Amino acid sequence: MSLTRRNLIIASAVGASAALLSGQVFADGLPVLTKKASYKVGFAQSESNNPWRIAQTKSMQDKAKELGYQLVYTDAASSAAKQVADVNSMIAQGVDLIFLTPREEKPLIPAVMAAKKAGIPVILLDRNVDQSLAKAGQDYVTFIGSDFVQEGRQAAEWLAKNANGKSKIIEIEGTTGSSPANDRKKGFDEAIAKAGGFTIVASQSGDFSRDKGRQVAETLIQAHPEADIIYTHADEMAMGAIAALEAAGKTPGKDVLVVSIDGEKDGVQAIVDGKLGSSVECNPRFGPKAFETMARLAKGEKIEPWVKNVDNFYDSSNAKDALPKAY
Ligand code: GYE
Repeated sequence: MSLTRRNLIIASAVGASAALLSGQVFADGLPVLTKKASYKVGFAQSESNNPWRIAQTKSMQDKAKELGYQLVYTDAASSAAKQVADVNSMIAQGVDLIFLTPREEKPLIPAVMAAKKAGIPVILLDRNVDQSLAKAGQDYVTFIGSDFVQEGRQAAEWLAKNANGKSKIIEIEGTTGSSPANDRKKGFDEAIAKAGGFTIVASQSGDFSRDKGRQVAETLIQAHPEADIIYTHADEMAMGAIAALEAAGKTPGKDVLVVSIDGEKDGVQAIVDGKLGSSVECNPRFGPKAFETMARLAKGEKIEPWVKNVDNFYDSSNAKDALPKAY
């Protein structure tokens, strides 16, 4: 295509000059995915230091393999800066679409915008970006994931029914600036305030990691020996908190109630063992839904801004049955 002055004006008017040069098409400002027999797809993972991430990656790889697509996989090793660089490298490699799990809400905005500018559709998986800086249907296709506010609320509601007079809460948060940490805190803090009679005596990030969760729990248990409940934003940190409680000579599930989110295998096992009170499931098996959404996009369907995952809830009533299928 010869690039006339008129074309250039139109292209820059929609902010898509780079994409027009590479022959990409936009609809409503969003890059379009052309229908092909096979695709080269990017999957920019944030980290792989826990069972949740490993299960998610496996699910994506399995589905890509089944479809015969080439999956360009990167692991940002817990660095938002590396994840941005990973996306840029996928753009340079000319992938057809990018699945991105934005580690934090704000730092991944440049990656979303760079892909958009290059005419490559982005589907966000499991974490969202800052909604004041980028929007579904405009800057990226959609967010596929759980309702984190609701997850936090469910953890609080379980406590409201089962705390039996225990009331002083240590909250161990996920990665600072990540959408699940922000929203699991919001949902829990609001619902626990509404329930009445509870106090959050300390709240600190454990970065969604078992070891950080253990370290933070160790410090906070010492600083607040009166605490009799620990709420963590993810099972990995709950496992760390349980280890810290045991090291401090306290019995998790008796002296201190622990509640969490994720429903990973170790978490479900801890419920069976009576150490963890409950865990709101957050299903990491994204492969089928991710690629189904991609197929809908290729058909030209308008995708809703949020493709919601529906979560289970585990406590002593169903943990044993859930164990064989847990990740
Ligand atoms: O709960 C946690 C993981 O973003 C929803 O990230 C995901 C969370 C998940 O590290 O365990």
